[in-house]
Amino acid sequence: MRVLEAEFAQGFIRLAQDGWDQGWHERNGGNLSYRVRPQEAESVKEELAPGEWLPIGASVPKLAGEYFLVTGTGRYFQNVARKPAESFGLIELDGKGENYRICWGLENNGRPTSELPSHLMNHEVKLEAASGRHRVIYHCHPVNTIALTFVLPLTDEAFTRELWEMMTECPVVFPEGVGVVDWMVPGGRDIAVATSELMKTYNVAIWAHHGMFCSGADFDETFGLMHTVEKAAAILVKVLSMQPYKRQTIQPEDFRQLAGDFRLELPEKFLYEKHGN
Ligand code: 2HA
Ligand code: ZN
Repeated sequence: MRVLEAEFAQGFIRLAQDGWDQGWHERNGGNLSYRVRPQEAESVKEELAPGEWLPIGASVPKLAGEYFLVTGTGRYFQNVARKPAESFGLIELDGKGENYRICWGLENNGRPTSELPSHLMNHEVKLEAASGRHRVIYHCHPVNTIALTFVLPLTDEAFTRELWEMMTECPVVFPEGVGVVDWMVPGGRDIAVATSELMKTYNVAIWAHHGMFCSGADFDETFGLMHTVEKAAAILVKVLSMQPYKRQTIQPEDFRQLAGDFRLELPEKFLYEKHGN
């Protein structure tokens, strides 16, 4: 089978198009990676032509020998469906998890996303934290979530609580909460370490004044998580734009009741008492 005929490649393209349609990917903003199942890699073997080994810029020994679909650095989400073989590629990691080689795609001198260290370190953390269930890491630049990083305290507690209050579904969709990274230089190992540290606990990491990372089992779940967080952020932006306080909201006791009925574990650190709403 050819790569572009495979269901996993089709899912990758669909997420990229959906993200573009949401307005989350100006110019070359954002990036996406998918940890390919061995049988999926095997199914497209006829079309794989490995190139030279190149350094990842991070060490991810637990991912040794794994294959990933990754968007290309400088490439546009807008073009993923139109020019797939240029916009993303299939890479293989070496036996140490220190180098990669392009096996398909990223045509015309493409290279994997500048955030490859963050993506792979997140995948490595999730391999343990989610028992191998997670396969998708997705980064985008959604307007409302970024806007909130200018007005809310940059803490996991503040972001989680404020987002949870915006829609009853939020604590159901992300009961573990969201993590927040202070402003950092993107693309490097430091921000990758900070993000992957948060991914031990959360499936969402918000980068102050930059964007968001989500992790999930498949394309739909990961996109749906991003969509839910950003929608909650949009509601909060609207609320704060109308008036600086909430007249009423979901209270800690309400969350505890929800947790009981929905069998959720909502960490108490997010259910602190507030003075006012
Ligand atoms: O342009 O989003 O964080 C890709 C990015 C870098
Ligand atoms: Zn970015």
